[in-house]
Amino acid sequence: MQVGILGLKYSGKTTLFNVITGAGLPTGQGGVDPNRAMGTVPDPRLDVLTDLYQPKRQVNVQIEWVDVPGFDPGPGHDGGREATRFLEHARRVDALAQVVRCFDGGYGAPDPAGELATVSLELILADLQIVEKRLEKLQKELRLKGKSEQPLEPGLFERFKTHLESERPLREIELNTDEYRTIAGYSLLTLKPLIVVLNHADEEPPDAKALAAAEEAGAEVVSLCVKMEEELAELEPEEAAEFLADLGVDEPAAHRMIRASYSALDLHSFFTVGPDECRAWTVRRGARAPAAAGVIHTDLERGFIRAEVCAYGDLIEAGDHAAAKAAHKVRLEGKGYEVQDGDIIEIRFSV
Ligand SMILES: Nc1nc2c(ncn2[C@@H]2O[C@H](COP(=O)(O)OP(=O)(O)OP(=O)(O)O)[C@@H](O)[C@H]2O)c(=O)[nH]1
Ligand SMILES: [Mg+2]
Repeated sequence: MQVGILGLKYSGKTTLFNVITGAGLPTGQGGVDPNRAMGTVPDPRLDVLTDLYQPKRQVNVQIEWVDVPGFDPGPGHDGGREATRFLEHARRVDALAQVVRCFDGGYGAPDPAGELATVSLELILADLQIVEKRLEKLQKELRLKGKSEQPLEPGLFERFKTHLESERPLREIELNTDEYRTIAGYSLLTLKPLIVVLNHADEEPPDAKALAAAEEAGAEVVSLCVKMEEELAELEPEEAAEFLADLGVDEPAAHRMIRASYSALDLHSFFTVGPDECRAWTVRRGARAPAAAGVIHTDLERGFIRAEVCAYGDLIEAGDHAAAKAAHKVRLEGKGYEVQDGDIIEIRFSV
């Protein structure tokens, strides 16, 4: 699963990429090729579990980040080729995190709402091209064969076309499971989940116009100052904690941004705990217990008998596992159990 960090030039993408992945790449230099790296998904619940169990190690979830080179829509900037490249990379990722410049930084007066509109239009037009091409093909097929091999497609793509022509993203359209399956292979950009990162000069309140525009486009919005997140990431843990306490917040804004991206991928976490390791694992939302077992090891899925499950909140409230058990908060669940975010799970299996 990949999240693409994208947007116009100089918005702070590579700086944010460094904060998230620790890649330490030079910033302010642009570039033609995307940067890729894995980054840890912070989870305060896992930190608490580690405090409780004192394991030898803590293992967080990791997801992959792609720093997509920005484009400059202005004339004389090779805008066309840059935008094409930008779209190609955007098509390959599972979720889009658009960084929007709300600071001056010597790059001219910021225009966050304008940046959002520019990128959004670029994505909409790219989708429209795909949809129109597909419709042409479908019409030809209809003429030749009298019917379409994909009966859902003609109506669906007509709806898409109308929607895109009114310059609206496709994620606004409600689709049922069959419709989703039908169009899954087309990598439509405005169907991908969108996180908008408003990158401010410092902790200003978020730009109201940009905020409204982003929310209107169905995006999850995180407001932060990437530069400050960069400084924060370089501090020792104690210093960072002091810094955050002074600001009156309990974690860096970048952590919220990472979690928003993770959740936009339709993923969530369950935990395993023990003296060796406290660990967060990823499953798709809606996944059942055997699938979760399979994430840990294929043997656990193959030989799955039951899952012993305790909700994170119940464990913390009870104080420890034995107390949770005594309070009947530890359940035995079977194959049909749908794993919930934050479940602490032990798999019983036999192979
Ligand atoms: N003042 C200020 N400067 C920032 C902030 N974030 C990034 N910058 C600076 O802006 C410049 C561009 O940042 P990058 O992270 O390289 O921007 P980018 O979006 O990757 O740019 P391209 O790769 O060219 O598209 C760098 O000099 C950063 O130090 C910020 O929050 N405030
Ligand atoms: Mg960059």
